[in-house]
Parts: sequence; structure tokens; C-alpha cells
Amino acid sequence: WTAPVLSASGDAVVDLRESIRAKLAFALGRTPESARPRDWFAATALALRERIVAACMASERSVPNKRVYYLSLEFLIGRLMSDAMNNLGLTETTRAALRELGVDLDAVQEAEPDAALGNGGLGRLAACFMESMASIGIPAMGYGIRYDHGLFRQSFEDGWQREAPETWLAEGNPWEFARPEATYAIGFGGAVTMSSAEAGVIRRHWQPAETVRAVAHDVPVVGWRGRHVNALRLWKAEAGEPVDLARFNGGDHVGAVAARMRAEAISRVLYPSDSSAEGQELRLRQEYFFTAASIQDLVARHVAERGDVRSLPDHAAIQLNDTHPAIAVPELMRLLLDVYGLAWEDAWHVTTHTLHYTNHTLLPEALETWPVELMERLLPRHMQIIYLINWMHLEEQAKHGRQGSADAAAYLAAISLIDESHGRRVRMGHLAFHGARRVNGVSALHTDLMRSTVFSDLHALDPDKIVNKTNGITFRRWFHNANPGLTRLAVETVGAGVLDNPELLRGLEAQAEDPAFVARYAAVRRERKEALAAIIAERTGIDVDPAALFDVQVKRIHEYKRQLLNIIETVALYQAIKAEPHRDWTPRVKIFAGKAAPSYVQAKLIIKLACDVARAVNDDPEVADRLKVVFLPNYSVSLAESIIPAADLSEQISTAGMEASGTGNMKFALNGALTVGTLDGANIEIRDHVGAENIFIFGLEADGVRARQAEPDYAARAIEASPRLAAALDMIAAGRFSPDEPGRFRPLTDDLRRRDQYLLTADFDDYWRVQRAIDAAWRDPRGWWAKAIRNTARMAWFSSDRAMREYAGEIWRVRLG
Ligand code: 26Q
Repeated sequence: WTAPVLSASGDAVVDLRESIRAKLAFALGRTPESARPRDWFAATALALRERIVAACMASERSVPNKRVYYLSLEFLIGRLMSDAMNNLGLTETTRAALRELGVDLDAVQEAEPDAALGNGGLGRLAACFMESMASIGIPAMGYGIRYDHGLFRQSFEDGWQREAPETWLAEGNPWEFARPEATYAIGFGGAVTMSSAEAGVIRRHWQPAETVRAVAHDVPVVGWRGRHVNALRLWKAEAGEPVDLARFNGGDHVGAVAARMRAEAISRVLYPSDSSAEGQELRLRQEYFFTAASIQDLVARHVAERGDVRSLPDHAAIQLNDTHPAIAVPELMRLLLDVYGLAWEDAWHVTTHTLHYTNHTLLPEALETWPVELMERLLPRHMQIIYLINWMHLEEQAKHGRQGSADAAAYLAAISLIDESHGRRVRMGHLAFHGARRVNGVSALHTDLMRSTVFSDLHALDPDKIVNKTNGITFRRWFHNANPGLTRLAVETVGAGVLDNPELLRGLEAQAEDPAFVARYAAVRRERKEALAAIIAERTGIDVDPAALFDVQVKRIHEYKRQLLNIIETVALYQAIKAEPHRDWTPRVKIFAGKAAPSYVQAKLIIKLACDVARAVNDDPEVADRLKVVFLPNYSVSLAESIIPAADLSEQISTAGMEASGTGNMKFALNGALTVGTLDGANIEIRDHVGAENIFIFGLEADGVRARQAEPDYAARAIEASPRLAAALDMIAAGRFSPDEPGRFRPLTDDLRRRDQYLLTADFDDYWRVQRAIDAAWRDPRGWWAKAIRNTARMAWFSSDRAMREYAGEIWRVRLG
């Protein structure tokens, strides 16, 4: 397989080899003899970075007509080296250069720490979008925070999750460029004063009590074939003054340093929760810090290039990744009003024609709201502006009929940017919605649910505002880099054009029943499964048989994602095997991985249950290789790259209506795992693309979920109607998996019996049924592989290149470079 590698030409190898040698000596001060893999990684990254800069300078010749700015509190990038090497076509050159230095490229790649600046789907989506924008030539800049500590490291102590700080920057970051010249002052607190009227207008001035400096650090994002390079600009927080000298000299040494600590705390650590809006002051400081720095930076660039701030919407499109940067609405208004002196109407026009908002969740507990009192204290000028926006918004609606109608007050309360029902709180979703030109959902179902539920009243006011942009994944990372064997097979079968145009994967369909092709496809899978089995043995001590069906559920641990449903089915299967050990059970390995938010007690208990069930099942000699259960610690992007190509079955079993899209589902299907899933999020669109006969669907649909939730005692009745479910729950509740603490899992089983918000009990029997159909399908290898191959062949639409083209054409109205 040569492309994307233009094969390793001799000169290029020598050049790179010497460049790596020089970096090792002069940038790192190391000799080849004393260099550790981490040093070789840094030297190689620095050498590659030089080539990226060269490509960058080539692609930066002229000012683009319009730029996209992607604001996200999370970029879950993972490792950067294989992306950079492959997109530059330098993988084989690098391998050869390192070999001549006596170093193995794979070992060097393993030494790169993941940049885990995100929790899960939302952060990984931002990383895929950045890679796609660079690949298809959208001039773009990502804006985020340069956290000292990314997502915590997960380990296990007797099956309980333990968190340790993640330290990706401990030995520096060879990819980044510090840009101290791009530094902005970010204010907090203080008061708003009015100046005397100039030409009949009163100007407001915000005098912050505290300022923090935002210092830019740029990470280059290389596109496919090195054609374009964009930047990811991450802000580091520094104190306004390194130490408060007046205070220090006045004797208050501790106070002088404390102010600095308080400033630097802003970029210290990523919040590890992805499902409940925690509402702490530091989180709001993070949100404002990075949003204000980004908006100031992009407005300054625009004014420098174009002279007039009024033309901002023609030359800049800002995408808000969820509500985390929603404070951009009043921040952009503040700049336009207070700094550039625009009239309200003009400022509002510019704002609402530049901003766009992506929603990623409708779960009420995850919708951000901030107490008015906190906003007033931290961001007094922004709170004034929010009040004004809201006043005009409500006046406008009160004018257009509705007033006097019996529910007029209820209607205004529903569309208001301020929630008055439990203390006064700013609704960030409403604020982002109202300030944006387009608002998008991340799958077709999720977009429909936005229109009919959380945003129904606002949607009625502007029916064209909400649009559907189904998520995608970058095939360069999740297919070419993660599964080179399958990529090679695809290239050999349909031609190297597939690397540029994934639609060519279609050509694999014709081979779905061809024994020679199937054998090669299966051989690639087998190799990935053996590699994963080695990782499992090394990290958990569990031996698994690569011939067994690898059944995988990897994602954040959350009740709505229903890992518990999978575990209960595992327990039921264990009971069935024990009852009839001599039946021809389909050998399975159930593989779990994922992190629970440190404060999410129920999710941590679900992890413990998975580990306790794993121990009981794996230690039971009667079960032997028919069933094994594995929980792999410390799930990450790089671990996902090892797991996904090795999966036979992909578990996407969220309660219908609750998973906005999912993107792991796409990675698995592309790599040929069959999906067992509910009609939720993008699973529906995956079914539409791969064909209903090539996916295993079960369970209630979103409207059925709502209907069932309205029935009294639905959980107790479902358990009563299902002896298999009742027996599995009894076994868990009786302490069979926790003999040292029999009541350990009662919080889980009691909740299922009493409430079961996520309808595990309603879907259990259908889940069991479809799992046994999967067992049967596995016993027909020809049928199984034909389905797998059809999955790979039909997934091209889920490329994030497609998603980015849709955003570019229908939201940003930006030309591709
Ligand atoms: C909010 C406030 C305070 C602290 C943390 C947060 C917070 C952080 C992260 C809230 C939510 C998140 C992440 C959400 C997320 O990852 N959502 C997922 O987005 C994916 C990309 O669109 C979808 O595919 C998933 O369905 C959705 O769950």
C-alpha cells in the first residue's frame, strides 16, 4: 500500500532522518544513546512540525474571503502524529528515517500522550470537524482552552473507578506554537458606568474588578495531502500581573500570589462531566474567558483586514459548539456597542448574522442555566445586555397577538431568556438560539425533537432557523489510520481513489459474497482482534479467544446510554448458560470501556457492577470460553483506535430519543461491526444507509418511550411480565456478584423496580430476542461477513467531510479553498 504515502524516496528519508537527529540533539539536548521513546517522539514531531509550517506558509498566501470560527470548550484530539504523517504523506518516509536511526516508529507513536481536551462525543466531533475543514479547504480556526490537565486518568481499585490527574503537558507539547503577541485582557466583576451623552448617545463602560490574560497557543491542523493547514488556537490563562507588586511590597505575600492562582485556575482543568450542567463559578469563568478572547481576536483580525466591523457577517461565520460559548451573544454585542459604538439595531444585525449554534442534547439536566445573581456579579455588563435582548424579544412577541389570551403569560415565560420558575436563571440555550442565524441538530431525529420539544415555541417564531446537520467522522483517523489493513484491502479492491472519495467504498458491495474477498476481510478483522486480545491480557489479565464474537460497548458511562441493560442481559445469559451448559452457545466476549463523571454516583456503581459480574463470569469454569466479560480501563481516543477495528458487534442501545446522534456508532459500522441498536439518534440514519437487513434493531421508538413513561407502574409491570429479567435482577439484588457486600447494587435494582426512567425494563425482552438472533447470525459466517462488508461499503455518507460541506453551504455560506 503506497498512497497516501508517496513511498519513501531516498532523499526525503535522508532529509527527515537528519532533521530528527538535529532536533534530538539541539532542541532536546539528547544523544541517540540516552534518548527514550518520548524523546524520539518529540524529535520526530518537531521535524514533522517544520514540514507542516512549510505547507502552512504555502496555503496562507492570501486573505480568504470568509473564515469559519469553531468555538468549543472541548477538542478531544487524541494523538496528533499519525494524522500529521498520513496527511502529509510521510508515514513511510518517517518509518524509514527512524529505522535508519535504529528506532521503531510504532514505539515512537505509542510514546505520544493523547490530547484529551474533551469528555466524549461533543469534543471528538470538534476534532473531526477541524480535520475535515483542513482537508476540504475551509479556511477555519478552532478556539478552545489549553487545559493543563485533560480528562482524568481512570484506574481501578477492586472494580471501583479511581481518578488521577492527566498530565499531557508534563514534558511539553512539540506541536504547539506559543503566541505571546496574541494576548487579550479578559475582565471579570466590577461595575458598569455611563459616560456623558456624546451626540445624544450614552456610552456604557464596564470597569472590571479583575483582569486575566488570555495567551494564544496554536496547534496546526494539517489537511489531507497537506493541501491546507488551519490552526487550533487554545487559550492559556495567566495573571494580569505576574504578582501584584503593590500587595507584595505591602506585606501581603499570600494575597499577591492568591490572585495569580485564581487567574491561572481558569485553564487548569477540563470539567469531567458531560451530562449535567454543574453550574460552578469556575465553569462560567472558563466559558467567558475563552469566548471573550476568541471574539476579541476574530473581531480584531476582521477589522485589521477589512476596516469596518459592520461587514463581519460577510467575512466570518462563528459556530457555537453547544451553549458552552453562548456568552458570545452578549460579548459580541458588548464589543459592538461599547467599543465600536454601533447602534443597538446594527449591533444586533451583525451578531445575529454571524453566530450559529449547534445543540447536542435535550436532556433537561444537561441544559445550561446560570443564576442571574452570579451573572450579575461576574459579568454585570453582559447581564444588562441580556436583559435588553430579552425585553425586546418579549415586547416583539407581546405585540404580535397572543396578549390577552389565557396562556399569554405562560407563553412569554416559555420563550423568555430568563427562567423564573426556580430562582431566576439565564437559559443559555434560549440565548444561543435567539442570537444565532441558524441552529442545528446533530441527527435527523434529534432535529425533529428540537422542533417539537425544548425549542418548539421559539421554532414557531422562525421556522427556518432550525436545520439538521447529521454528525460525521473523519475517515482519515477512523479508517485509514486506525485500520490500515482494511484500507489497504479497499484500495486494492476499488482503487486508491477511495482515499479521496469514500463513496467508492460502494464498490466493495459486489464482493460481499466473494469467498476470496471475504477471506481477506475476515483476516484483517482477525488480526485486529488478536491485537486487542493482547491489550486485554496485558491490561486486565483476562485471556479472551479471538475466535469469539467481540461484543463492544465503549462510550461515557451514563444511565441513558444503558450500559446497565447490557450488563443485565449478560447476567441473564450467564444464568442461561449455567442452566444448559451443553447447548451450542455462541462464544462471546463482552467488552466495556468508558469513564464516569467523578460525581456521578450511579454511573460509578454501574462500572463496579460490570467489574463484579466480569469476575464471577470469568472465574466460573462451567462457563469457560462461552462468555467472557472485560472492562478495559482508561478509555481514550487512542484506545478507541485499537478497539473499534476489532469489534464484531457495536452496542448502541440508548433509550430512544435520548442520544442526540452518537458518532461511535458510525466508526464501528464503517469498520464493519454490525450494530445492535435502538431507533435513536444517527442509528436511524445508519439503518437507512446500510439497510435494515444489515443491522439489529430492537426496542421502543421515541414516541413509544414517551407513551410508556406516562403509564403508571410501568417498570414493576414489565418485570412481572418477564421472568428472565426478574431472575437476573434478583440475582444482582441478592448479592450474588457482591458476596462481601450483598446490598451493594440495591440502588441500581431498586431504581429499576421503582422508577426506571430510561426504560430498561420495557426494552429488555426485545433486547434479549435480538441478541439471540445475533448469536444465530454469527453461526452463519458467510451471512455475517456479507452484512459486515455491506456496512463498510455503505457508510461513506457519514464522513465529516460531508457534514462540513453541508455546514459550509447551508449555514456558513463559505467557499471551499
Ligand atoms: C456543561 C456544563 C458544565 C460542565 C459540563 C458541561 C458539559 C460538558 C460536555 C455538558 C455536555 C458535554 C458533552 C456533551 C456531549 O458530548 N454530547 C454528545 O454530542 C455528540 C456530538 O454531537 C453526540 O453524538 C452525542 O449524542 C451527545 O451525547
